[in-house]
Amino acid sequence: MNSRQLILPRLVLSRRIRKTPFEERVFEQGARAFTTYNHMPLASCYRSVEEDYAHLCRHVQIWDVSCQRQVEIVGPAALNLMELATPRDMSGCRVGQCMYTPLVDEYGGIVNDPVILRLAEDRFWVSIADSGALLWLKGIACGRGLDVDVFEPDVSPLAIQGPDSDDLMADLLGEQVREIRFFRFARMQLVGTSFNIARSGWSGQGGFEIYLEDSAKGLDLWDAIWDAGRKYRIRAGCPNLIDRIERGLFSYGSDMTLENNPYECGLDRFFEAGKLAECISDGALESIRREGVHKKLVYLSIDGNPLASPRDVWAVRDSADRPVGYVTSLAYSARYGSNLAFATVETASAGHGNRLMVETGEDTRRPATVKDRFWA
Ligand code: THG
Repeated sequence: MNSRQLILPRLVLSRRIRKTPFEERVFEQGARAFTTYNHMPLASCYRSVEEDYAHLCRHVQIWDVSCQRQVEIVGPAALNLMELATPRDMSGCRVGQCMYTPLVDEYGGIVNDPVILRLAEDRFWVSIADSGALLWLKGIACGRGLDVDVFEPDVSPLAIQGPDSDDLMADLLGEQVREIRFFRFARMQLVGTSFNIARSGWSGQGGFEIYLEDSAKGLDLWDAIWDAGRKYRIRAGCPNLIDRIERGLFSYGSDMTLENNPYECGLDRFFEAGKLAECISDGALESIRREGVHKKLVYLSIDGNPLASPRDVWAVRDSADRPVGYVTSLAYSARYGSNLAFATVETASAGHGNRLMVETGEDTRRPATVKDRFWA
């Protein structure tokens, strides 16, 4: 929550907004702004986005990210379904490994951008962003008559993020937790429940994600981490707008939708063209690759005073004053002394160093520069 943001609607938690196993603690710890994500509450701020950010970069935080729901795919045709749904070569995903890869439809549109975990040769968890990926995956399985079960298991991720994550988790789980490599997971236990724990998470500060399977253990798990975390000055936290923009992490629904393809968003770096197994998007992606893309999602540094994150579409214009795109996300970064944004712009305007203008809601036009990346 930014002090400049004046409209603070209340989120009514009816049963349609599903309960998370940790939410009691989230409310107790004073989360003061929420969004919904996969029909669950997701905190977006505790003290202020700036204070939360400063703490995240220095210490350790515990995040209720239950809303990163899992779609489980299990059965003889599990790999077959994964290959159909994503352009990435999923046969190369080992048991115990996570892969970040878009799910793509028959026109090349991005359906979701999950982290996929391979639990066994014939069993995957698709850890989804905010879109109806369960029904899409069930639809493919059904339409193709695949011998596979597709369902949402009772699994709720809890993230531990920040530079003290390793020390804290080693105190709780033993030194072997330090050996989990980036985007790998292991089976461990605490408070009488076993879970997969991965080195991953939606921040630039490193950490782990625990995939809790027994909801009834949610508060015990939170409390155990909280008590061990006191000496590291642990706080409750949540995905942080400043951190994720500085780190270049895209949010499905804001930065890309079904209208975008992976080439426009630079997500093609997570797969190679022409894998052997059939994928639903093969034909579409091949022609997009051949023809090239007309627009691109870019990093933009916008000059001037701190701007509030826009809800409206802010137009981006080129030096000839032509509208060439729009801003998708924005945060002021004290670290870089600039407003950092993501924007979708025409390919001709998308080159590093290109000077553009942003029509902000509040004042006149602000000069902006296209960047290859923000982080070092
Ligand atoms: N963790 C888990 N599930 C998730 C997310 C998560 N589901 C929803 C959402 N986040 C999916 N989106 C992303 C986007 C980026 C990353 C993870 C999930 C990410 N990207 C790194 C990067 O781009 O540098 C690393 C990718 C890589 O090297 O493979 O971590 O956070 N469980």
